[in-house]
Amino acid sequence: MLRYWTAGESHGPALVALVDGFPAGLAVDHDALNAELQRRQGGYGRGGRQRIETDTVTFLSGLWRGVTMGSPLALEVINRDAKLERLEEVDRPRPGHVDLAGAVKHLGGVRAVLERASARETAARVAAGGLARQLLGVFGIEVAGWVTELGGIVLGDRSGSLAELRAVRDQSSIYSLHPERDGEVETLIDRVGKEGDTLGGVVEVRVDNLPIGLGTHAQWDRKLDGLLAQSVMAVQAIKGVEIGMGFDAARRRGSEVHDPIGYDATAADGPALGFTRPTNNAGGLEGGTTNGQPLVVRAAMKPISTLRKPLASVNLRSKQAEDAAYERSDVCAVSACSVIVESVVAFTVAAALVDKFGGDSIEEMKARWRLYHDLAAAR
Ligand code: EPS
Repeated sequence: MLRYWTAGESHGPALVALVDGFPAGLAVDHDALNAELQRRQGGYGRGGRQRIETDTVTFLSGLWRGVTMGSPLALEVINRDAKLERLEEVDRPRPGHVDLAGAVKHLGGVRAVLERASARETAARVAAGGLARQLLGVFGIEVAGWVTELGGIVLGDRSGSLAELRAVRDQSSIYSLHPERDGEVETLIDRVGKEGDTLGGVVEVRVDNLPIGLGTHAQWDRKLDGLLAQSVMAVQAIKGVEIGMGFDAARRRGSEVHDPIGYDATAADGPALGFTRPTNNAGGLEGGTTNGQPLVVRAAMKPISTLRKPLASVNLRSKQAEDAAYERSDVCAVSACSVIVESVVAFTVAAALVDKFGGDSIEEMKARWRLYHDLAAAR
């Protein structure tokens, strides 16, 4: 079983990801991990904190001569803005954050909950997800994500290979597939920022070259759609998750939604074993199981809850009406969110891969992958 946890506070000494059940035999590409961390720090609309941090991963355990050993991996990302001991308590909970509910729940203050709830924690998820991407890469499985909507501006999709789409996205200051519209979006972010407000958006992640058969229909808590929804919904500020056609499927007839099945013998060696689908409204999953088509997951991110022009709140000590607290924040982190959703999707898919092909070593996984492919193709 491949799984991970994170630890660390936004302004504590470091964030840590503990990755357990990762197979032995992967030569880790540190530059690739750090590149994802850097992408997470970017995107137009980020706040002052990102000028302080320069996120990189240090391995505290689990590697020998740069190769995974099959033991737990502890990954550390240092906080340069480590000042937790000097920070004051917060008395005016910020609507949209866990401030109020967390302080009441723990019979304590807001600082303790906001430090852990902060989206700074996603640096650790991106580090863990980066390892998962490298495991997927061994099997030719690729993951990429982008912004499809920001602050109500619909940017949309584009067709092409993931390598092509990644190249386009990397030209965009907001990580969309339409860099020609960056100016329009930047103007909106600037205007909203000046007004002391924030923006949300929609991100999309696609996973290509998946084999048929990751996940299962057989038990609810192992269905891959359910596992993906859980991991994506558990990213800070996510309020909705869609797979494939998502909510739009509810408004259409079955004949417009379900993807017909065809067969092309020349593609029998590919991940879909030659089975073709002219459309992919299912987003690569049927009955909680991958069907050989690209996996498509979308997530809706609400606008950041920390507002420079604060909303009404209540002082927890006096119970008097006061404006919510404000500390430095971002105007928009939808671009960063696309990297984070990519990372959590990659991890969830990698865990399903380990479930199917075994998690002790890359070598055994490869052998079992080949055996499964041969058995499935010979049916
Ligand atoms: C965040 C508040 C801001 C963001 C932070 C998430 O932090 P600070 O209060 O230090 O300015 O910058 O995100 C990150 C630090 C990051 O690396 O993503 C929050 O309240 O969630």
